[in-house]
Parts: sequence; C-alpha cells; structure tokens
Amino acid sequence: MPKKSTKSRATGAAKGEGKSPSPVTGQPAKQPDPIVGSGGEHHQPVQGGQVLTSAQGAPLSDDQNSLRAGERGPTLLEDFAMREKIFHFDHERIPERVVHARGYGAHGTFETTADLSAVTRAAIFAKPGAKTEAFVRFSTVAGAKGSFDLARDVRGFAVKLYTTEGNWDIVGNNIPVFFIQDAIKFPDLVHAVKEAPDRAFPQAQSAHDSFWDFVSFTPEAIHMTLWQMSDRAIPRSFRFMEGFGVHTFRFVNADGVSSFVKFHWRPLQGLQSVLWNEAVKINGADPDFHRRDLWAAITSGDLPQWDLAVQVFDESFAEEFDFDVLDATKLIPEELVPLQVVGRLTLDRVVDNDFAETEQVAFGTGNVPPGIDFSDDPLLQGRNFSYLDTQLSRLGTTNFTQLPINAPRCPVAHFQRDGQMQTEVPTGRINYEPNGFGGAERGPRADPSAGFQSYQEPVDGAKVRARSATFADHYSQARQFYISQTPVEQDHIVKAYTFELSKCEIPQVRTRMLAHLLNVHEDLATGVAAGLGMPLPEAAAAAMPTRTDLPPSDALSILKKGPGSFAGRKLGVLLTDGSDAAVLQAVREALSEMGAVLETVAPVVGGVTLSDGSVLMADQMIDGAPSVLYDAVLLLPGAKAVPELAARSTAKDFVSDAFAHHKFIGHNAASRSLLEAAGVGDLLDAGCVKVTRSTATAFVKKCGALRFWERGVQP
Ligand code: HDD
Repeated sequence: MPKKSTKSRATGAAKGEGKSPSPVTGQPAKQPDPIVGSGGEHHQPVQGGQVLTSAQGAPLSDDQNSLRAGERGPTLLEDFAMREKIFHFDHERIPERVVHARGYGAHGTFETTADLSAVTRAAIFAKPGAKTEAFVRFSTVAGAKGSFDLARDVRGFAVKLYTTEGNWDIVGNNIPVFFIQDAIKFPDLVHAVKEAPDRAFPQAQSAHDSFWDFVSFTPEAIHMTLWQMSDRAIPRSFRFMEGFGVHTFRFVNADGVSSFVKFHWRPLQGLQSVLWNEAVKINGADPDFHRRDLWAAITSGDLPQWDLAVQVFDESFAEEFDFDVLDATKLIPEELVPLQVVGRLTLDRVVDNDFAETEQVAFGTGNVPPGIDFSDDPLLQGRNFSYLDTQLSRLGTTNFTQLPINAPRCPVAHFQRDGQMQTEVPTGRINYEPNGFGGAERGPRADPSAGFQSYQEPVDGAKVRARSATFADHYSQARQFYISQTPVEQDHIVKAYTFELSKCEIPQVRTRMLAHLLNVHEDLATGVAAGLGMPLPEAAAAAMPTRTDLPPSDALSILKKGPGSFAGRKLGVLLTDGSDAAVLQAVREALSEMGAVLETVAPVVGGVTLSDGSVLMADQMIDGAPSVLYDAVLLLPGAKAVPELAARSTAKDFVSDAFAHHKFIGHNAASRSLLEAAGVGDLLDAGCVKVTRSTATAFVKKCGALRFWERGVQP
C-alpha cells in the first residue's frame, strides 16, 4: 500500500503563488507543478533524488537495460525488474465505461447558500455558508474513451458531493429529459446508438440507421431527440452548459414529510454552443477541445461556477401537472415551478492523475444522504441497480469505495469485509452484529434517528409489466421545446435532423422519422423533408394527440439566455511581422479587463517581429489553429506580410470560416486583401469591425454577443 501523502490542499494551492498572474483574472495562476502535481490529498508525488525501486521496494541499479547473458546475449527469465515492469504495464487498462466512456473530471467546492431544513434533513442543506468537497466528471455518451469531444451527443454532468453524511451523487446530463421511460430499455438504446456490432462503426455519433431505427419505434424518445438535435448537443465548453438531475427525486425533512424535487445546475458563465459545421472541424483540429478548455480555465484561475437550483413541489402539484412527474421524458417548465438557488459549485482544482481520479471515479444514483430520496420513476429505479453493478466490471472489486476518489470524507463504519484489493486492515475478532463479547455490544450499530430513513410512501398495486397511461403523451413537450427556440435555433434543429437522417441508408427509417416529426410541428417536418428531398408521409399514429396550447418557454432556448459578455471566451489574433504592437496591447488589455483570453496565431510559431521591433512568440501556427478554435477573431497583419498570408489557404480558411460561423471579425486596414482572398471582401457587415487602439474596447464589448446571427450566411 503506497504511503498517503500528508500534504494538505493548502500546500498545493500555495505552489501557484510564485507564478505569473493569470491573463484572465490577474490572480496567481494555479498551474500544477509538472513533477509533483497539484498536491491534493491521497497523492503520491514523484520526488527528485529518490532511488528508483521495484513495486516491492527493491532499489534498482538500471532501468534502461534488461538482464542478459552477455551484452549481445538473450534476456534472462530471472530479470524480476523487467518482468514486474512489463507485467504491470500489460494490465494498465481497465474496461472503459459502457456509456460515457470519454470524460473529463475536476475537483471543486460546493457552498450551500440556503437553509432548506424545512424540506430536507440533509445536513448539506442545513447551514448556508457550509462548504462541501466535490468532484465533477463531464462526458459524452456514445463514443469510446479515445473519441473526440465535439460529437453531437448528450453530455454527462456527474457531480459527487462528499457530504458529512456520506457521498451524494447527482448523476445528470446537460439535457433535462431522457430518451426512454423505463430502465429495461436502456441496453437497447445504448446498443442502437453505439457502433453496429458487425462492422464496428459508426462510432461516437447517432447519425446512422440503428439509432434512428430504434427512435422511430420508440416515440417516447422524440422529445429528447429535439434537444439532441439542438445546439445543446454541441456545447462550446463544459463550462457553458447547464446540468440536470433529470428525474424527480424526493426531499424528506426531519418529521418524515416529503416533497418532490428536481435538480438544476446553472452556469454562471452563461450558455453557449458551436455550430455543427464548426464541431466537425474542431474534432479534427483539436479532438480534446473541451478538456483542454476546462484544464486551461481552471489552471489560469478562471474558475467555472454553477448555481445549484431546485424545483420543489408537492403531491398536489404532481397530480395537477399535465404530465407525470415520474416520466423522465418530461420536464417541468420553470414558469410553473420556479427555480430556487440553494448552492454554488466552483471547480477549483484539476486532477493530478486522470486514471486514479477521473477514470476510477464511480458515480451512482443510489448514493444519497438522509433527507434525499427516490421517486418511483422507473428509469431511476433501474439506474439504482445499474451503477453499483457496473463498478464490479469496471473497477474489478466491491472495495472500489476505498479508492481515494470514491472514499467518503466522513467516518465509515460497517462489517463488510474482505474481497479483492481490500486495503483496510480491520482489527479484532468481531465482524458481525449484534455481538456481545465481553458482556457489552461492540462496534457500529444502525441508528433509527441518525440513519437513512426511506420515505414511507404507501404502495399498493398488482404486480404488472405495464406503463401508466399518464406516460403516453410523447409529442406535446417536443413541440413546446421547438416553439421556444429562436428562428436561428429552429433552423439548426431542422438541419441537424436533416444531416442525421441523410446518413441513414434505409429509406423507411427516414420516412418513419418524418412521420413522427409531423406530430411535433409541421414546419419542422416540412423543413427536414425538404432538406432530405423526400415527400412527407402521413403523421405517425399517436397514443395521444399533440397539445398545441403549451406556451413557449424562454428558459429552453440557449440564445435567449446568452451571457451578453465575452468573459471566459477566447479571441484568436492573426499576427505577422509588422503587426501593430499598440493595437495588440490595447486589445489585450480590453480582453483582460473583460476576463477573456487572447491567443496569438502567426505564420510560424517561433513568432513575429511587431511594429515596435519587439519579438513575440506565437501561441499557435496558422496551419494548426483554424478559427473554429476561437469565439471571435482579429486580423492584425502587417502590410508587407499580407500578400504571402493571402496566398495561404489556411489563412484564407481562418477568415472565411470565421465569417461563415457568424463570428465577430476585427480587422485592420492591411487585412483588406486577405478578406478579399477569403471571399468576404464585399460582404463585410456590422459584425466585421475595424479595430484601432481607440476602438479595441468597443470591439471586445461587441464580441459579447458571441455571434453575429444577423449575417444570414449558411456555413
Ligand atoms: Fe447512466 C454512466 C447519466 C440513464 C447506466 N450515466 C452515466 C454517466 C452519466 C449518466 C453522467 C457517467 C458517470 C461518470 O462520469 O462516471 N444515465 C445518466 C442519465 C440518465 C441515465 C442522466 C437518465 C436520466 N444510465 C441510465 C440508465 C442506466 C444507466 C437507465 C441503466 C439502466 N450509466 C449507466 C451505467 C454507467 C452510466 C452503465 C456507465 C459507467 C457507470 O455507470 O459508472 O451504469
């Protein structure tokens, strides 16, 4: 058992203090030390000056050469050092998660901001100001561990809160509804979306026959596909996504009184997504786009934050509500049950080791402290089995709760014993209860007042395999989602369905899907049919007619909730020799003021000589930094370098893509011929801004709108 480091978190944070201030916040950068890491608890830092040993602790004399009979002779079986090293290496991988395999984690702190003791006895909500350690893992769903970040996919948003009463996991997504109503259908859903078993493709995408074939026979999935085809499924950053617990859970107070609750994470950074045409290019330019973004933000001190908000409601609301609150394919509009903010999550530390922490973290919907309880949502009930069960395949032992990332931070006392990789050494003879050796009972005992009490929900019913009729309306909320979007967002949804269905080779799959879309909204179905060049079929038979009286909800749109600020975003500045140093400095200052990031892009990464004679190293070479990596761009070439730049296709793409993706484009007088070479010289609009020293701040402010949708171009 490796010795646990005694280093405290504070030590790790202090390490950053000597570093230069963050360009974003001006705070000292919290770059983890490349050798010893960030110094979290439970970590075994690599130290200089130590003698290299085997895993058994034997000091080694040579780690470069295996033991052989003569310098050119055969390797000897006796070489325990080589055998041990290769043995360990051979077994370095564990099975990846069956879903959500590709993920990225970070540590954080949750601060309670409301006293909820009237509705829940959970200690985490007893005292405003209380802080709880947290770990978050974001993920895509369908792709393998090594797939790319910007697949069109749901994002996992799993939060582990290490409360004083045990770990509480909110294993959510960035979409508030789910594809299916009953856990028994989950294996089918996942088989359908993942690569086909015979050919092992398509990977990390839903644009194929099996997925849409499944959906076309599963009308309950239609609502979620509206979200999945919206820009929610191609987020710009994990930092700019909402998170949802999805299910209805229960709060239970100290008197045993229960209310229903839904959990929402709301990013203080605001919401933002990319365009599909950008997503496909980002996947090539930087498959790690999301993880790099999170790592960069946290290590530069621009700490992402989310408010935890709850929707609390009682049985009478549940009875009156138009849909069944136990149906995970439905949401409760914020207009009906407002969100109440009860806490704030700050991600403040990157992991020291991806495998030990992010790969080995085990979430489970069944991990709840006293005061949080389950509803009878059949999807949630099934999940409570699945998450515990899967850890045995993935982590190989029932003792996975002893891994540092999974271990509760509160005392743990039970008589579960032994098993593979038992790292605890329980002493004494007693491993059962009750016990009475020596006269008195010894060891931990369950306590009805302190312990978890399930809400005493009266239950009565025949044992049936049946779905309640209250789950039968599959289209009304899908329609409500569609009519809540701006025209730009509606257009993206139409195009996404069109793209995905165009990848289906079996025509009947497309036809069946069009028949469902007709039940959602005629414009949607007509738009997709036109995009596919197919006639509209009859509408699908529906268990219940689509309601047209549900009002639009602004909360469902991304663009209606835009941040209105460029904070946390990134400007790509194209530089060459001769670029104006003063303008660059003015823009840099304006961005820093705003809390945004500047990245320099130049013909060569070795840098450029600016107008004032100073030499500036570039962050990126133009061939490796297309404009899809930036939220807005600034063209600031020196006049003499423009002809060469304008002849370079990567530079032309930099400009034409930024234009096509509705980005704000700052430019100087010299970039005129570059704009012309990129084909946008005659198209300049109000989203293209001349930037000088005096207009730098205004330009950065303008970029806060994030995209210039008025441009009306199609990428
Ligand atoms: Fe799940 C992983 C979210 C339905 C079975 N799920 C997993 C993760 C997230 C979700 C975020 C990744 C956790 C991590 O980062 O380690 N899953 C959801 C949501 C659902 C949902 C929001 C519906 C509301 N899941 C669902 C069902 C089942 C599962 C119905 C099974 C019946 N999910 C799993 C799993 C995973 C998992 C197989 C894979 C790895 C793991 O659990 O630890 O058990």
